[in-house]
Amino acid sequence: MRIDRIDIIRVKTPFVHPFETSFTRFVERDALIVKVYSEGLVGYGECKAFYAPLYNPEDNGTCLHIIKNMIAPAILHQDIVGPAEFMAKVAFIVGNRLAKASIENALWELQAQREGKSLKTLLGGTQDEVKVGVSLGIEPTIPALLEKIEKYLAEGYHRTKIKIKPGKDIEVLREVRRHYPDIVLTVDANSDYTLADIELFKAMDDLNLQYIEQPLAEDDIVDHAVLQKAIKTPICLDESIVSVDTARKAIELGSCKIINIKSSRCGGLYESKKIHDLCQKNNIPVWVGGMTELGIGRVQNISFASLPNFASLAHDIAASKRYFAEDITLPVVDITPRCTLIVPDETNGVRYEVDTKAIDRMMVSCDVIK
Ligand code: OSB
Ligand code: MG
Repeated sequence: MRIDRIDIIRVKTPFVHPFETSFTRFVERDALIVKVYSEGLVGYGECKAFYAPLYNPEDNGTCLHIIKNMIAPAILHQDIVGPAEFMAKVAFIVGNRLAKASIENALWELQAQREGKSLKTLLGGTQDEVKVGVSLGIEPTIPALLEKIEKYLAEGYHRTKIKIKPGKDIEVLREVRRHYPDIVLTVDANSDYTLADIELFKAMDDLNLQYIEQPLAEDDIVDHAVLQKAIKTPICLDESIVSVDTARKAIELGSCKIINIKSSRCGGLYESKKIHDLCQKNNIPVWVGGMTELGIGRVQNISFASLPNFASLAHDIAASKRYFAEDITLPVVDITPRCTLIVPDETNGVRYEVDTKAIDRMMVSCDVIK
């Protein structure tokens, strides 16, 4: 497919409720939407970066720069067979995976349109429907958190994940367990601890957590291996896994028993499918992580989650309304009464269109590269 033009649209839209993690308190989603034009077709991609480099080294400013000044010149007016060739063309750019993934995702969309197939079919998805969990931010008080837990349990979410940070961890969790002895419960530390906190994680073994997500630093797979050996609760890596190679090393070292795959964090769906396959061979269950994405990214995550090794665990692909009053797909993503998401494919009639009017309402800038 010949790449004719790329638009990079910056959008902002408020969260319905602030979302606090160990690294920041989000009040709005500041995101980039890319629009790749090819031979009369348009493919959309959502860049999952945030307003600042707090979760990983990229942010919307760096992604805008890399897409505009590095990726676009490497592919414009050229014939790119598909995502694999795209990844080879931009391999000279070190890292910057969120930026690469946004364009890569748009190329998958273009390929799906050209071949008249769903993304699920292109990826080799096998599930018609996927299970959903909720990720809850740090709340100012325990009663406020319990209220949130109650709300999403009532909506049927299959797993409750709670963000923790030093000082807001074990006591909060004990209180949650006291109120909800039987729910599927997980925690996400977003890298905010070190091995000096090992006793804290040993204490968490009493709480029957399904997993502890990313307790230590992004580049700390050696320390994660030490921690995993010291505790019974499975560690699930998020930030540390950025490629099939980092996944292989983490598995070989015993740094985790579960992996959260965010295709954006790993440079796109092509690399992420390889991680999925590697984990399947090694009996490491995987689930699809979220970046509080808008609809375009959310819908792609549903398709990705249809791969077979995603079947056992719930995904961070909540209903759009969990984060936003307004979104950029028609219809907006919503859960079924079973708290699942139906995977769009050619046969079931489930289709999402991009709501270009909603994008226009949220737009703060647009760069056109041709
Ligand atoms: O670590 O999984 C994470 C949100 C922003 C940045 C990092 C993470 C998260 C979430 C939210 O946990 C998941 C979602 O519902 O999109
Ligand atoms: Mg995480």
